[in-house]
Amino acid sequence: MSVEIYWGSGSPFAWRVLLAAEVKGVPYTSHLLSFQARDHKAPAFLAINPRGKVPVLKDGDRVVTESMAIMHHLDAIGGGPSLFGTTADERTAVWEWSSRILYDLEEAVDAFTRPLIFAKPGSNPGEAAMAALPRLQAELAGFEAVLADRKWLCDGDAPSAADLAAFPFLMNIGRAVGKDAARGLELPFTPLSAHYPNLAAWQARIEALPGYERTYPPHWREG
Ligand SMILES: N[C@@H](CCC(=O)N[C@@H](CS)C(=O)NCC(=O)O)C(=O)O
Repeated sequence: MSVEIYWGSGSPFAWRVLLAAEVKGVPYTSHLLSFQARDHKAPAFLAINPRGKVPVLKDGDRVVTESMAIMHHLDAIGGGPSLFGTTADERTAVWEWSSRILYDLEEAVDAFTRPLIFAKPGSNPGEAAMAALPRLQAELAGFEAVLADRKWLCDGDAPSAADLAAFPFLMNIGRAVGKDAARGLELPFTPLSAHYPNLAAWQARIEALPGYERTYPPHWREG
């Protein structure tokens, strides 16, 4: 039986869930909501998730919100290697890295990318991004270091939930530095391979996963 996934283009939380569905080979009916049209605040969607947030997964009568919980559900119903580990050591590593992502990386990335991506007239997006840069670099250094001698954040032969959770946030950095608001700033991200070669190789491994193209934010293809 196929599940239903409600998502929005460019939402990093939704993107990690789509990646999990692809990696686990779970067939899904896609409901792409438009943030611009405020589909996520429309009565039809609020009836499914009263918090008005994506992603949401429906599996029969069960509605699951929160991206990490949705990944957990997909892990349980899908095939292939576990996203959350099978041994105590593996499970601990997945949660250790996921916690770093949820509590530190996400905030560090958002503080840097949001001023550039959502630049408001009269604001100084460059100043805000540069102020956020040292913290972001400190976070990324930890990821770059661990990927020096392993393919995936938690080691092993396959991506874990931590890899899929981190990836969309890393992609947001690339998107932000390509924005007009970033022009003229000296940013240590382009090309990523020159500054963070291990992260760049890891990013390429995720981009090579089967089904990856189906998860790519549609509106990013338009610029
Ligand atoms: N903690 C949630 C975050 C979900 C979230 O904030 N989604 C955003 C899109 S990126 C959203 O739907 N925002 C609409 C709103 O907050 O009103 C998760 O991991 O799923």
